[in-house]
Amino acid sequence: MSFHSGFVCILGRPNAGKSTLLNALVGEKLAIISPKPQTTRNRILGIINVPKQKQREAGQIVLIDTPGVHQSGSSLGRKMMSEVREALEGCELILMIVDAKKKWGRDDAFVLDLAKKAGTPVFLLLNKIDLLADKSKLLPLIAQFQTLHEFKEIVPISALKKKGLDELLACVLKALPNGPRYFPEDQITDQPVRFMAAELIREHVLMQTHEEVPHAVSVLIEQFEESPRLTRIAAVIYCERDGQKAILLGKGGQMLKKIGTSARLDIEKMVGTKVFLELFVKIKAGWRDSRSFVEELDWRRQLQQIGGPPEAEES
Ligand SMILES: Nc1nc2c(ncn2[C@@H]2O[C@H](COP(=O)(O)OP(=O)(O)O)[C@@H](O)[C@H]2O)c(=O)[nH]1
Ligand SMILES: [Mg+2]
Repeated sequence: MSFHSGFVCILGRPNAGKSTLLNALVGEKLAIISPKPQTTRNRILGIINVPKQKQREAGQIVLIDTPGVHQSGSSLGRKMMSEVREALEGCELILMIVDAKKKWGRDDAFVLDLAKKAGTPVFLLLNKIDLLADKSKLLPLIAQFQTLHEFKEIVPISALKKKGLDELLACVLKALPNGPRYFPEDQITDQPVRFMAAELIREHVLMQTHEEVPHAVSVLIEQFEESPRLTRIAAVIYCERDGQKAILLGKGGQMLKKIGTSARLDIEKMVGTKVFLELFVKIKAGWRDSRSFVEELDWRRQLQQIGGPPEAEES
């Protein structure tokens, strides 16, 4: 029996719906989502095991969600783009995702250019088709895209409403070569739980704050102790300025309390125990331009420093 497998990179400009697609295909929340650009800062693996069906071979698809492709001069922006390049390296297939409601722009052209340079087959995914009132617009749209590149497939989907995803999975599997099972069958990501907890905290900061605050925030876990019934977590929310700290704390600490309570509930769902969550807000002026701090935020690097191979933990 043949087994198809490979690494598949999800590529697109900020807000196209990459992380929503990753979560929808894997069926678990692996990546945080927000309407704000630059929500995803690291590459995120999501592993899908496809059982054999009548018309379909069995296989394993290793999806890689990436930060939105953008041009930025900060250390954080450069790090995000290096995450994109790492994801592109050695992948068998690229899923380039665009917002079907948005006009093709320079940003999309920049993304396509990256995909072309990678020299890897590209599927074009027209996402957010739930927002297209007039579905007859799809065919001309597809025809238009066909003039841009020899896409291996063009697939209309709605990542949010989970439309077109079975067709997409079947096409992806077919496009992948015969290969091994890269990850054990019960593993769905390579992210350590403590990093996912930090991301969930950041997601609630993104939901609760506006303007420059979401972009100025990063979260580091300082303590993560698991026992059968209770997980104790202490985390620091870093921001860049006094004003941001004041917003994050809120009047009488109300904002931080709100973020903490909602994040705790999400983390409890993920770890399956009660969670005791302590949050602190600290200022680290200009951290986005600090290469060393940006590197410190990278969990793959943190694991390397502790020593040993980056061990995969289940979520
Ligand atoms: N209506 C609609 N919204 C979507 C769809 N996919 C993603 N979104 C929304 O688009 C925004 C950005 O999504 P996200 O997955 O974080 O985008 P990313 O930056 O490409 O990872 C969020 O508000 C999502 O809810 C879709 O298929 N339909
Ligand atoms: Mg994302």
